[in-house]
Order: sequence, then C-alpha cells, then structure tokens
Amino acid sequence: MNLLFFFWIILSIGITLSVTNGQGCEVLRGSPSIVKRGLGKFSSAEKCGEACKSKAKCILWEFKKNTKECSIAKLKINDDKQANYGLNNCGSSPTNIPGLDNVLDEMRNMSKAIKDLKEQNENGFNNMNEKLTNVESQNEVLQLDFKEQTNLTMEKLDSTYNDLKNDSQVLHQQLTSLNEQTNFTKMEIQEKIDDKFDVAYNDHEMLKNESQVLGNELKSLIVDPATYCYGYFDSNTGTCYTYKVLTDVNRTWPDSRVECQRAGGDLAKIETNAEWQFVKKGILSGVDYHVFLGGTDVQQEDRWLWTDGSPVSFTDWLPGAPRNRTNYNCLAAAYGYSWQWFDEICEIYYREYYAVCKIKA
Ligand SMILES: [Ca+2]
Repeated sequence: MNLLFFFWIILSIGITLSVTNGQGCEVLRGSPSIVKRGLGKFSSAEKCGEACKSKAKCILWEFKKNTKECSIAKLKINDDKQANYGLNNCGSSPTNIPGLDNVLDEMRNMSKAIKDLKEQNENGFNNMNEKLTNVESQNEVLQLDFKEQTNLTMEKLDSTYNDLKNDSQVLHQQLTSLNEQTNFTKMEIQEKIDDKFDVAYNDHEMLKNESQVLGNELKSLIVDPATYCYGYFDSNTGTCYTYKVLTDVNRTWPDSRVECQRAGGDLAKIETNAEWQFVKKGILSGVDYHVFLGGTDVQQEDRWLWTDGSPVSFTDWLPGAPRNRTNYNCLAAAYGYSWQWFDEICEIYYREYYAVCKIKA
C-alpha cells in the first residue's frame, strides 16, 4: 500500500484543484501541493480516519493493518492563503474536494491492476511450484535409478573382483607348481653335473697317473747329452764342445780364426775356469806351445771381447798382463807361462803360434 500511496501523491501533484462552494464558501482556484505525513499507530482504520478529519487540510488517510501505522495526505497551503482555498470555510472533509473522485478511481484501477499482478504472480508461483514438484519427483526417480545402477555396478565389480581373485589363486598355484618343478629340475641338473664332474675327475686322475707313468718311461728313454759328451759339456746351454790345436802351421790371430771357422768352429772362447781347466788338461797337457785364444781388444783398448762380440768375463791373466798396448790386441797363452794369459801382437811373425779351435760336437 505504500507504493499505491506514492502513486497517488505523484498523480495528485499538478492536478488543478477546483474547490466548489457547496456550503456557500468562496470559490477559488490554484495549484496547491500535497504532502504525506505519518501520524503514528492507531488501533483501527476508523481511528486513522478520525485523525484525518481532526487535522486541518487533511484530504486523505491511509491505515496499514499489519503495522497499524496511520498516514495522511494534506494540502500544503500557507496559512494566509488558506482563506483563498476556502478550506477553513468549507471544512476538512476530503469528500468535499472536487476532482478527488477521479484520483480515487485511478487508485482503485491501480489497486485492481496490482491485484491482477498479484494473481498472475501467484499463478506463476503455483506453476513454478508445480514444476519444482515435478523436478523433485524426477530427481527422486533419478536417485533411485542411480542407486539401482550403483548397486548393479557394485555387484559387477564384486563379481569381477571375485573372478580376478580366483584367477590369481589359480596362477599362484601354477607358479608354485612351476617353482617346485624348477627346483626339481635344478636338482636333477646339479646331480647330472656332479656325476659328470665325478666322471671327469676320475678320468683326469686316471690320465694323470698314466701321464706320470709315460713321463717316467719317457725320462728313461731320454739320453742325457752330458753323458754322451766326449768333449766339454756347457751345462748352461746344454752344448757339447770339442777342442783341438792346429799344429800343422803357425798362424797369425786372424788366420787362426779363419782356419778354425773352416774346421766348423771358431777360435776358442773360454767362459769358465772349469772349461779352461778342461782345455789345459786335455789338448794342452804335456805340450810346449804358444797358442792364440779367441779374445781381442782391437776395437777398443783394454775392452776385451770374444769373437762372437760377448765380453771376456773369466780371465786367467799372467801377472802384469794385459799390457794394454795398442799393438798388443790378441789373447794368447803359453806353456812357458803355465798357460796363463797375456796380450800379444795379432800379426806376430817372430814366434810360433798355434790356433786353439772350439767346435760344437
Ligand atoms: Ca791391446
């Protein structure tokens, strides 16, 4: 109703108020404005109407049933102008105001329009409520369907789970069986390997024994070269050597070497005292010779080498020898010096020298 009242105020503004002289008061014309004013709370609409009548210039009242608030509409007219509008003369009853019926008709039309709108709203609300009820019922159906579908899905899942569980158990049993078979096969293979190993070991032992027997037989068949060496046996190289003195002619050291080579050897290389003792007690025993041996320092003074280039390590020098003269460069020995060694002129011509050759047997 507040809204209605507001509309009424808006419509009233600007309305040319025409005050008639129904009770003999003066007729005046003008455009007064209308104001709304709240009077407070009253127990009933009649009390609100009485309050309007008691107020000067009140032309309309409004009472709200729910809050019991009373409001009035008054013409806003200065006191000195009130006489011009005849209000004081014509009384305060709003029914005496010409044109007010039109305003009230407008208000009634608007009230009806509002009622129509309210009905339309109620109808719309009812329609919406009906649709909501339908939606809720559909929702319930859907919830039931969902539960049913969920139950079906859970049943299927349970069934699938049970199937998988059963399959897993079967596979586990198969795996266990395979493991047992594998272990059994492993044991069989290990046993076979052990058997093969035993056979191989026995064969090995037998072959070892046979090898020892054969080795002993072979050893008994091998000829000890030292035993059959009728010359000097060099145990370091396992070589048997023979020696001889070329007494047919006297020779210089170079010629002696050539002749020994022609005989299949070389001028004697004496490596150990044992070898030298063997030569002295053999071919040089009881003869009065001067001989050449295979040593020389012709390449570098006092650096004595054998004919194969190896250094002279064992020596049996005569005291004072070698003389280390650059023209005494060949190794010699003589009966007169107890076969001790000395350095001699290689191309000597005034003394007889024989070659001592060393030949592989
Ligand atoms: Ca020399």
